[in-house]
Amino acid sequence: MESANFKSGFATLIGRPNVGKSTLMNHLIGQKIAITSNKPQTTRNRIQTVYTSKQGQIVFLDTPGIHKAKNKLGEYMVSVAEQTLKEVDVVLWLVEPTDFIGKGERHIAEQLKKSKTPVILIMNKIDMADKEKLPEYMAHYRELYDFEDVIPVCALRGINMERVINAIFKFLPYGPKYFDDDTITDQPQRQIVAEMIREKALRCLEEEIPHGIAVAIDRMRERPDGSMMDIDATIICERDSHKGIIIGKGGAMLRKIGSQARREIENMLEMKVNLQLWVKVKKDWRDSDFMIKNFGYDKKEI
Ligand SMILES: Nc1nc2c(ncn2[C@@H]2O[C@H](COP(=O)(O)OP(=O)(O)OP(=O)(O)O)[C@@H](O)[C@H]2O)c(=O)[nH]1
Ligand SMILES: [Mg+2]
Repeated sequence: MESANFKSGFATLIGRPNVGKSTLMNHLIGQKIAITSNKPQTTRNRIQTVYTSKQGQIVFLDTPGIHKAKNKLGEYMVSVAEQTLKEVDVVLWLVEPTDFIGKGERHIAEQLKKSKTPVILIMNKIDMADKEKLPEYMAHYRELYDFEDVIPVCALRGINMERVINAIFKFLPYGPKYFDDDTITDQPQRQIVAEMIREKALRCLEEEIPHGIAVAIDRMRERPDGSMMDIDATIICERDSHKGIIIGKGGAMLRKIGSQARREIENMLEMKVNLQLWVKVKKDWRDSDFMIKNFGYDKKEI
């Protein structure tokens, strides 16, 4: 039984693409569940993870970066992020350390003003900033919105994580343990595998192409003797020219993506993996309702 002081509730991470939402969430729960990359629009779905301690249980929702959508997939991603604002106990809004507050940030502030949920501002990537300027940057943001708290962090190196956890608990109600101690995420294993492959593709490929990629797992089966997992997966891209780049000279790029992904999947599954990758072209799939649903980005499931 939990003690009478046990708290539980939901915290969502929002912000513009590439500010470090997924990196922060992974660090807070102590395991890499959400994929990350230096390309904007890495996260496409709402990813739920669970942090449990004696104090209570925090269910984190990592969301896609809020941006100006250029296609139906983008619209889906932004609605996933904005939808969560009303459903949670506390919002963590991540920004970068700068005193330039752009249109993107102002749009997010407007969205926040529409909901009554308490908001904590997280100023991430402080390793990149001039430390002396931080108080000024934070004060500047306070003019934009009445934050419950403003916390400077470095998600990459895990600086100030405890302060974030404690600040979240302040806004959670007393409640039950929603998930058992072993539960870390709601993501099915197949989906995590697909995401790991997409991450390696994002990281290996140049700009442009990664945004048009999806990954489908065609088969995932453990051998009867338990010696190995066979996985067949397809990388979907939007153009014939992209397919050529993903495969690379003599298949070199696809091999690179495959071997990096395999290593990470093996670590997660704790068993040997035989990973076969294919590449297929589906023209302009990001603008097709049918296709984006087909690849798991379903509005009904937001
Ligand atoms: N220097 C530095 N880089 C960071 C920090 N946190 C995250 N990053 C980097 O910023 C990039 C984006 O990180 P993500 O966690 O993928 O960002 P995100 O906000 O989830 O991005 P989207 O999913 O596209 O919305 C990655 O290259 C991270 O390694 C930090 O504290 N310092
Ligand atoms: Mg992300």
